[in-house]
Amino acid sequence: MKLYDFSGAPNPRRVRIFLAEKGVDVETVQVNIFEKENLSPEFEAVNPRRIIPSLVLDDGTVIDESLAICRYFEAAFPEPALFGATAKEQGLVESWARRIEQDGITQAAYVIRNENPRFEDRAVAGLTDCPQIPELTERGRKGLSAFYVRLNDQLAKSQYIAGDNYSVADITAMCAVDFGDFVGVEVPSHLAALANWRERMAARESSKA
Ligand SMILES: N[C@@H](CCC(=O)N[C@@H](CS)C(=O)NCC(=O)O)C(=O)O
Repeated sequence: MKLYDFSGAPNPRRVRIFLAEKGVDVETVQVNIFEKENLSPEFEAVNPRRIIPSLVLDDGTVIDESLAICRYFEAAFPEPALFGATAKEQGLVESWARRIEQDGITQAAYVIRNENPRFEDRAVAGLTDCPQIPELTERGRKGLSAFYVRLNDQLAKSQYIAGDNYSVADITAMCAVDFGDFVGVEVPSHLAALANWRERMAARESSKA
């Protein structure tokens, strides 16, 4: 089994943190998206979508999408449960993880992919001949700001994103907020519940993965 990874990108980081929480080691191969290694014929032969993370199983099956890769490892290594234990928890974890992908990670990606010269003509992950649309950076910034407020509201009521237990929703949210920071949209200091949760997340050993 091989995990195609890039230490400088937010989505593969989600999988690395998930694996660290599970205590599972997987062979990784670095694919530098800044250097366009994901667009090479060699990587295209691995995954024609040309995105990372991509997990290749021993029988050659390729699984992409961070959440799907995490779900594979959840089924293979059930403890600790990171997709929720009860039906209610599982529904909430899935709901939050999807919301955070759309309302957080995607918004931060709009910012960087439409303004950074590295992504010229590569405004959508894995695509070429895909021009940047500068107006989308502003929309991404607005989306991120609204996302932070909603996350803060939730964390004012709940110890972890999806309830009383740490889950893949926290992993997704931590990577989303750190990515937001990285693209220059910082969490406003008055969002105290969010700041407190970030400190707790950063204190976990897995956050360094
Ligand atoms: N929805 C996918 C998104 C994957 C994605 O966007 N990966 C980025 C790195 S964070 C990528 O592969 N970029 C390739 C590129 O820039 O061409 C997931 O959750 O894994």
